[in-house]
Amino acid sequence: MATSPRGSDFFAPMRFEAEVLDCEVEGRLPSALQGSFYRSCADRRFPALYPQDTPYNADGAVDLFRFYDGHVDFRSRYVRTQRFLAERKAHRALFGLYRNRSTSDPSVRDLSHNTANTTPIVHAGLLFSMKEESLPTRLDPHTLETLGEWDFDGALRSRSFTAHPKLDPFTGEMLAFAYEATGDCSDDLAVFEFDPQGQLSNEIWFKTPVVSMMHDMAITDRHVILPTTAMVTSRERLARGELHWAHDPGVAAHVAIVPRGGRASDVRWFHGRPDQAMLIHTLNAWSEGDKVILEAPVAGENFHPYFPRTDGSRSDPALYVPTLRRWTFDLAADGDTWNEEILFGGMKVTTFTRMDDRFLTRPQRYSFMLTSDPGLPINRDFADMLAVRVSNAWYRFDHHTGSIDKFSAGDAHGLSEPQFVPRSPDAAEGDGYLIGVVNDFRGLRSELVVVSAMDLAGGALARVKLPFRLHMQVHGWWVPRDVLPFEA
Ligand code: V55
Ligand code: FE
Repeated sequence: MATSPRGSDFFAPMRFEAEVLDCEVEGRLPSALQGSFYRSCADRRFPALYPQDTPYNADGAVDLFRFYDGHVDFRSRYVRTQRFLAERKAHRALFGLYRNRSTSDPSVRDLSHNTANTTPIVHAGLLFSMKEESLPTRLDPHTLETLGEWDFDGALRSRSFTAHPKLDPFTGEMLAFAYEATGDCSDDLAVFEFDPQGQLSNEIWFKTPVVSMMHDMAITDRHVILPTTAMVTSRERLARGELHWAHDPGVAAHVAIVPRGGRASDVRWFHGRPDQAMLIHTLNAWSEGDKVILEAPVAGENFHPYFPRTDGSRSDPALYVPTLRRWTFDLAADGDTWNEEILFGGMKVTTFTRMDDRFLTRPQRYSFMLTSDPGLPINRDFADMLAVRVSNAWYRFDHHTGSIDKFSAGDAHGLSEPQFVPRSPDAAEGDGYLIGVVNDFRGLRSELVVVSAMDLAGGALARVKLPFRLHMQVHGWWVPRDVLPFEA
């Protein structure tokens, strides 16, 4: 992944599981930080069976930073997937290319290929680490012990489940979906609604016009929004022993708008262009009368350099330049397309945008982005890492004024996705902290930084130091202590 020797050291598997009581803290931890910060990470324990495999296929590991009364405890565990257990016995990789079972060792082809490496989510008191090709994996939210794959007490009929379910902050419901829902390359989509107790309350099954990677979704108080992409697959690809996905620059974006509580006959498809067909993560969405508004970073080029183009050529990651866009769908109009506005065009490399999740489904004022900014201090020895998906900046974008507030953790420091934590349950939007893990490539150490969310330029208020480096985070998740109580 990284080209610098120091970077390669950093991306080597962690191999140990850790527990650190009372982490060393530089600065002062705000007393408002009371809760659990989970991270789902990708850590390839054994060299891949095939050199062209993607980091998305690395083993899942989950980390937990527990904040209480000015202290932090840390814990890290590999997820005991079927893959982990089988490869642990063999002391080598047995599972083949990303989402292509036919490339796995015959001894494991029938086992679950779940890596549980993408998003940690807590709903109805249960902690999951999610992977979009598989079912959620349940973990003990305190010990991180693996409890196994979870089919919601037998209610879930799909073979897969998104890694990006959405929690409605106003109702406590969880909304989710599955694509390739009945197996590899199937055109079946399913939208799932779960009540605040985690019981499946509605499911809507329908077909997609293009079988494609659908990594994220969005919700409003009335709708679920599902965008397709130009990352496509086919049975022929899989039979040829290739990676699951390839980018087809000719494939256009399609968006399904599904009424919450609705049925398959209520689903509306809207059709866009190829330069709208690389949407990895959403920011937010809301409904306004007959209009549904979605905001997300979008590009027309491949975000995933590990996946080739359908013609076999290599994708050029430099071409991937997303802009933050607003898409407006008019449910009352006759057309089947949408209106697009560009909100912000200065993003480099990343697609990670987050916000104050208490305002999800309502128009937000602030968004927080993980990005690469060559204008911030960067040591020449580490500059090449910016080109390989290492991000050195958090931005706060003010949607009212268009202004940007920036945070840099240091000149040899890579940032993970920022997590917003409100100062109090009823604080104003954005009044709180950004927390997240920083990798210090020079010192081969990781730390967690706490920054005032309304003053990123003011720098870190506190740095939680670990005596080792961590694995690469995919996504993180914050759960307040009153929502998930724990004993310190
Ligand atoms: C992504 C990440 C994945 C995956 C599919 O775009 C898409 C991000 C960490 O795994 O399997
Ligand atoms: Fe994601």
